[in-house]
Amino acid sequence: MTSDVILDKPPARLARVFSGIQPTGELHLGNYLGAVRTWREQVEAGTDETMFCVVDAHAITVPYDPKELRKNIDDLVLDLIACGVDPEKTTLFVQSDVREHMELAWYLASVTPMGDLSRMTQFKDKGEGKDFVSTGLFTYPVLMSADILLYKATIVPVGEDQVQHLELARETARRFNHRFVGKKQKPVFFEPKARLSATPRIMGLDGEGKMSKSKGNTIGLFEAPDSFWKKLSKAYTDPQRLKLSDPGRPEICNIFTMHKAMSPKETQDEVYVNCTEAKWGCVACKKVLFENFEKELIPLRTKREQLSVDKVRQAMGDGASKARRIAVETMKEVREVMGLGSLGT
Ligand code: AQP
Repeated sequence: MTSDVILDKPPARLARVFSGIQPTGELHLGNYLGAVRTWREQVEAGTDETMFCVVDAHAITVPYDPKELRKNIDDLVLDLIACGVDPEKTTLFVQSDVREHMELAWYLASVTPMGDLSRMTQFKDKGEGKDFVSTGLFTYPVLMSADILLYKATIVPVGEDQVQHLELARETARRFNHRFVGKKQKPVFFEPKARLSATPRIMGLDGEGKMSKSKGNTIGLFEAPDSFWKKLSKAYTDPQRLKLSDPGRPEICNIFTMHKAMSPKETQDEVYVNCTEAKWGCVACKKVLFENFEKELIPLRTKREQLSVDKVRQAMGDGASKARRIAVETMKEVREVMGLGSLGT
């Protein structure tokens, strides 16, 4: 769809970075290497305004246990802080604490075609073969568009699996402006851009698909070293490498992908040569990777042990209030251009 309003021009302020993560289970290496590590880099760089959100309203689109969800939210908040998503330097909050997300999602649904939603691969993957598929799972990308557009975010650091949803959010911004904003007026929404890490897709330990909390093919970021190693040592590699003397293909090996994220360049080169020339076996290659994971993860584990929910509750309340101040302003604009009631905010 083409649009005749001016788009893709960020507002005259710092870029605003926004991203979210579902509290659906333990934070894993895929989440970290695909997204959360980039979040920390953004926070530490301090050049852009950053906002990160635990998207609990997304987590209820599949069957779940309410008590477990509450615990998962708390755990994930602590995990993120331990990873360096520091609430003193960024806005960290829980999605359902800012109800405007849900309100905007309903309004955006009015400009989102069902055809687009039915093409989303995540919906197909998660819905396939299930007896019960919720409407929420189908409209999940509309809520994700709302999460991003509510804050007029310009950069969204995500893993590769979320790029299709982000494209829809861009399209939704265009459609909304086209439908509700006059040609000469300032657009309400801007088109957000995805920011991918160098390793945007980490495969699961079984090699059958991406590493995913709901697929049981993960290594938890805060897993104890012995079980971390136990899982890593059994992880799927190049299926053609049956014997030590078979040369490996690093370019298709998930372990090499992780080396690219975790190991210094010289080690990556060493791994490449030793794998392709069949000098190292996969276990030796994994050992080096494990050691490099340990170097990065030991300080994170130590920090995680020092945190407790009570200590961060106030910061989460502050994060939600800060987010809400922006959200309320956006909703005023949205309600106005859509011709909706003006007394609600
Ligand atoms: N395997 C992965 N490789 C790279 N990036 C990944 N991400 C998730 N898995 C990988 C990125 O992590 C961020 C948070 O993801 P999410 O939890 O909100 O949703 P998800 O993508 O659906 O993650 P999971 O683990 O697969 O959760 P479930 O099983 O509950 O659906 C996102 O930026 C995502 O791209």
